[in-house]
Amino acid sequence: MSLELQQGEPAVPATVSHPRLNRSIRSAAKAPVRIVHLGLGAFHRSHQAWYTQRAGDAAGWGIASFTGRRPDAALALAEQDGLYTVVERADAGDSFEVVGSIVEAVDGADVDRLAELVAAPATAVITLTITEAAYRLDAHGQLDRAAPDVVADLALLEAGDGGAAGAAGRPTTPLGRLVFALAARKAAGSGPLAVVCCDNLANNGSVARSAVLGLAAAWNAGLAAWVYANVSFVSTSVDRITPRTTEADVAAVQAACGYSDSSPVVAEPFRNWVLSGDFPAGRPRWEDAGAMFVAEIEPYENRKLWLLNGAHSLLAYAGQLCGHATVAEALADPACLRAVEEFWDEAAASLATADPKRADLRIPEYRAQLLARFRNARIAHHLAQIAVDGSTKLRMRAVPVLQAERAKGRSGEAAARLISAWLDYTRLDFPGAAPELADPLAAEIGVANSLSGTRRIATLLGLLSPGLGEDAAVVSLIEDLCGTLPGPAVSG
Ligand code: CS2
Repeated sequence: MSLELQQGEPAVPATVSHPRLNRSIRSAAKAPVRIVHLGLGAFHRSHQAWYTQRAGDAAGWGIASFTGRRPDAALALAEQDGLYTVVERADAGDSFEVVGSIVEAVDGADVDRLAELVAAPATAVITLTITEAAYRLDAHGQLDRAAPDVVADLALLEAGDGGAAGAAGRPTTPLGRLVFALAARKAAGSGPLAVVCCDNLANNGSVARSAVLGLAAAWNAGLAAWVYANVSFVSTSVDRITPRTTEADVAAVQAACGYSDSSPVVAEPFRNWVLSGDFPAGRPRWEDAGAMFVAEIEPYENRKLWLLNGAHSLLAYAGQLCGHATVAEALADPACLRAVEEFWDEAAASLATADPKRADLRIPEYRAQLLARFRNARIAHHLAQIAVDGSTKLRMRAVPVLQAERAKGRSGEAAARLISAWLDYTRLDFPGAAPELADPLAAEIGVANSLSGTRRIATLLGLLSPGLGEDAAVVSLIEDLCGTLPGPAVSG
């Protein structure tokens, strides 16, 4: 049986919340597409799509969601009319909610459909969860024009000018596809809209702007000028722990709800969305679902990036080196917990502010809440999933804390320990290591790891931040910390 809700007698138990249970969802009018999303993954389904469904004006805001590299998620979701179940997994048990805000699920390779939807006057918002690494920014925060996929997409954009190249000539990266679609909106004269970056990056609105403008300018100066004048890049801090869906999750939905859903998503009860920026063509009332709109987002972003994501990365590398597989398991190890607490002490020192006009970040409460969230053992959040793309993630999660500590004359040892754990991890020479490093700089990291001693450390640090590898004191601090974790042998 597919995810089908019948009129009258609901096909699902009363414990499953569905906002339109009294109508057949299949025949119910779908909300019109006004949001286009790039990155149809589990997090998008548990976060932006969930908030959109909970907005008071949800009936006016449908999402067309495009996959990234593979069509699978779109095909599976399209089979069930875009409907799927959010399983909210608390210590006390699961609750279920069917989400219907994704009204069109599309293979990301269908760039012409993307362009058509972005060009439509009704489209007001483009949201992005394309991963931190997909913005292709170098260590200086500029678009890496030399990255092979950027070069390839630029060639495709140039060859495809005027549409002559057909679908085969369409860009293949999320960034290239977005720029192509924005060109279609410009050509259609459909006016301004908002691009809302929902990836875990500091200043993510500015990052998205730099990346889009960088690629647009390299292709067509007129398009870059149009983007500059018409696209509002909204910054956000997004939060909801959402591990990859497993077969067991699919079976749990079938058992509890009585229908089979190929694409459920399991998430923690906690969720948070802070946004800052303009929406020139309107937006859903996400605040009805708890989203916060603020003038100054940086303190919220850094709190989340450094405390939550920083600790996640620390557990991902140190935890795997110590033989653990999940966040909850790693946190139960006193050595990992101590490393997290020490890292939080350093991060908190830079987050705390004496300025009474700035938001009260309630750091002690936030830390206590994080410990409880990480300890939710019913959510199996795999460290291997968090460990990917470390070079991009640590630039945001570890380097700023290290630099802030050193600027204040302190050692920054706890942030340095996070970086040293990543350095150890990149050798993949511990039991249970992945066969290959998943990182946009995997080739460069491989070359650096063929060096030895201080040169290796300095070269790897230079990949994170150009100045870091040249700072002899930092290099020596990190060299001393490498290989010091307890647990399975790590060569130093
Ligand atoms: C994690 C995040 O995989 C990772 O890098 O740190 O996906 C994290 O789970 C989310 O940001 C939580 O909101």
